[in-house]
Amino acid sequence: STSSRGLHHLVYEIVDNSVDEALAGYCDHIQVFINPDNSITVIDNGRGIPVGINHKAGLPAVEVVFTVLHAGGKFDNSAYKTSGGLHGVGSSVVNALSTKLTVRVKSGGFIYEDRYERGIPVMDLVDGLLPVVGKTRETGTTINFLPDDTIFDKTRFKEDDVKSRLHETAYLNPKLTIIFEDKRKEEPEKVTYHEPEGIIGFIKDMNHSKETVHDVIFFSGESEGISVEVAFQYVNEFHENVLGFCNNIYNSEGGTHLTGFKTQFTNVINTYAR
Ligand code: TSJ
Repeated sequence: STSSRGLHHLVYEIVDNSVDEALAGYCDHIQVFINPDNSITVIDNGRGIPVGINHKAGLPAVEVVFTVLHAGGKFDNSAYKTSGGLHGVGSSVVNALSTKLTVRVKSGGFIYEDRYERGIPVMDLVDGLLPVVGKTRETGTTINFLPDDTIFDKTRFKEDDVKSRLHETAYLNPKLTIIFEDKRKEEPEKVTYHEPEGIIGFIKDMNHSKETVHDVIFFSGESEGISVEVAFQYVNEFHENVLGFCNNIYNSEGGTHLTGFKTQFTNVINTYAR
């Protein structure tokens, strides 16, 4: 969408790639900046997008990620096993919808850089490889992009939307630390999201101003490689709020995960709570 919703989706598409790297076990720190020019910068401390030549495309892998629709998707890349939805495939779309996008990859002792304008690469490759712009002992990926104001109705990011989504991501990924910084303000706003209690903390915060009936109940399990976590708490009001996520993706219509839980929960209550 070219609305504000679509605009914010750009941020989440990019951040989700770093979250995937965290799910894979290689990243525990993500920074998200809204810059004074209203561009977005996302920095992670993962392995760095691979920079080696992709032999099918004859291009650096990172350039394939940014110029080929659906490249790097979970269906053709086992590295994306844990991701869901559009994870790992949205980067070329974000690139096409950005007047400028810069990617910096730190890996193998070097810092590599690539630049695009409205999706088109504008850096000359050096012997078919990305130019090296520095040395480092760190690893990670940095993306900066400026949404195209000829495509989006508005290009001003709402800090509250970005913050609440990042906070939610922190609840769903308890090992992650996500730092948000809004640099548009005279006094830049910086918030750190780290929720080691996971979805238990999510429920606690959701109900912090409500009259609760009991402590948060939590359970988790695994079957055939599928992990499930449930947390819930009854409150003293005639209104329910149930959220379902699958692979970090919120399902606004609930779906079979919630239907299944509710059915089983009713069975348990009917069996044991007479
Ligand atoms: F997709 C993207 F370009 F938008 C993007 C990707 C944006 C950001 C902010 C981060 C990332 C990203 C990708 N962070 N970390 C990674 N990791 C990989 O792409 C990666 C690295 C190594 C290996 C490997 O098998 O060695 C595999 C992958 C998928």
